[in-house]
Amino acid sequence: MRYERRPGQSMGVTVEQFDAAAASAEDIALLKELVYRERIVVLKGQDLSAAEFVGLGRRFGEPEVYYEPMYHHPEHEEIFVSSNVPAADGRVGVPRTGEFWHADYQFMPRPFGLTMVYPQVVPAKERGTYYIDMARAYQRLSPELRERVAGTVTRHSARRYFKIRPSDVYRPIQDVLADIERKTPPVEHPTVFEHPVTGEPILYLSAAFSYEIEGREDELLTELLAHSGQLSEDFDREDIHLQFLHKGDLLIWDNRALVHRARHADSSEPAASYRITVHDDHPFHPGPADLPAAAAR
Ligand code: 7UC
Ligand code: FE
Repeated sequence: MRYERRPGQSMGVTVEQFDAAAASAEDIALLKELVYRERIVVLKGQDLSAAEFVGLGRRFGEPEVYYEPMYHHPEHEEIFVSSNVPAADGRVGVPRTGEFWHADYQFMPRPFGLTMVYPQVVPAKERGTYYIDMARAYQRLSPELRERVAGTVTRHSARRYFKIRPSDVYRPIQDVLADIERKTPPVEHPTVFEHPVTGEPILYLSAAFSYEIEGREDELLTELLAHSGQLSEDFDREDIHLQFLHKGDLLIWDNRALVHRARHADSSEPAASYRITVHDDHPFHPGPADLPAAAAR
């Protein structure tokens, strides 16, 4: 196993000669360390079955099964399928997922530390994912903005990006909306928390899921999102990293520090990807009891 930051790679490291079947516990521990320090690890040249991908995921942590079954791989519920490729016996997975700035499961009480994505059908155009490092975004905040968010919690919900399911057709929209609130009620997370491994403060906000900073005016949330780059129409900026994807790449990223946004082709080019998400050995963030009070900052 060899790893390096490629020239021109603004974030993450590329790993060559990783053999999932032969990987030792030390190899996995090193990869995790790299994910926390570098945010993204790209394993090149992977050729894994769905079952082998699940097996690899289990070595990184405890898989979280996505709460909406329409995303599940038919044989492995741990795999979330993003796909616009129709299968012979009906649709598998959901097309055009994650095309908005978000952190996975931010709208859930217990988000997971690591996201692993293994593209299956890679389109020729528009392949890739955008990332913003929200620990760096925090570093860029003025002392005044840091002061205004200190000690706050932010509320998150999936409601604006919930995908209508085939079984929702002909249902009154208010019933669908009520279902969303019942199944995924709003959750609160600290607006800023310390990364449990690197100790860096992270500005834990996304344009898609975060909707309110408790006790603060809406302008503050908008200002912070804009400051981080998440409200920009221009993706060609220094604080946004575009990770290109090639067949055989398997990405592992830090779902605490990064927000991401899928980049889907507008064309009808086929695209399909498998995702496994895992809880690592650390709490996602220190619980509210451990949070520094507003006055302490
Ligand atoms: O269909 C999607 O884009 C899924 C999204 C609403 N949630 C992904 C996640 O893990 O939070
Ligand atoms: Fe995502």
